[in-house]
Amino acid sequence: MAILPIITAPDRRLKVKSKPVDVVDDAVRKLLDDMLETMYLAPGIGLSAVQVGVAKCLITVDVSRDEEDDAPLFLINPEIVEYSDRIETYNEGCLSLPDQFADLPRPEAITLDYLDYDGAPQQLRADGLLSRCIQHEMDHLKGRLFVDHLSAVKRGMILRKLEKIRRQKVTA
Ligand code: GNR
Ligand code: NI
Repeated sequence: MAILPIITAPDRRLKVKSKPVDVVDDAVRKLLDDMLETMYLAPGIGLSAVQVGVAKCLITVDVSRDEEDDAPLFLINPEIVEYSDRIETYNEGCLSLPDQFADLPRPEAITLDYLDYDGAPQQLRADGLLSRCIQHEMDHLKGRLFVDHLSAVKRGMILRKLEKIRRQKVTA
């Protein structure tokens, strides 16, 4: 397994639309394994392949807070087929927007179709943090970050902050 560098905003690669995977082969599983290890180390509860520079519809998730009881979920070519009418607001963060958070409303529950680690079709109903995380990751696959749901003013504040931090790192 390997730790992969996570791309942080602003970066054009985060705006690329990911392509569905044709075949779930060992190369895909190797990337998923590396993504999971990268996600755990970060640490994060979800990671999309585009955040490590691979624009393919691949996601790892683990919202369990117990290290003893890892519950990794691998989602390949996910499609949300149902959203709940109920909307919930949650303070969202992103590994590609380090240390930035914003309250964001999203449907509370979803139903999704996807392929699992073995390439078998699955359906999952998710609510709570799992639903939140999967919707966040699926935004990444469409080239969207959580700041794209905010007003231009709030988005600008966060992105300018990150640009400033980057400039400080470059010139340090
Ligand atoms: O680790 C993460 N935490 C988180 C918290 C609230 C809503 C979404 C997330 S996903 C984020 C990891 C990440 O950036 N995945 O793309
Ligand atoms: Ni993210």
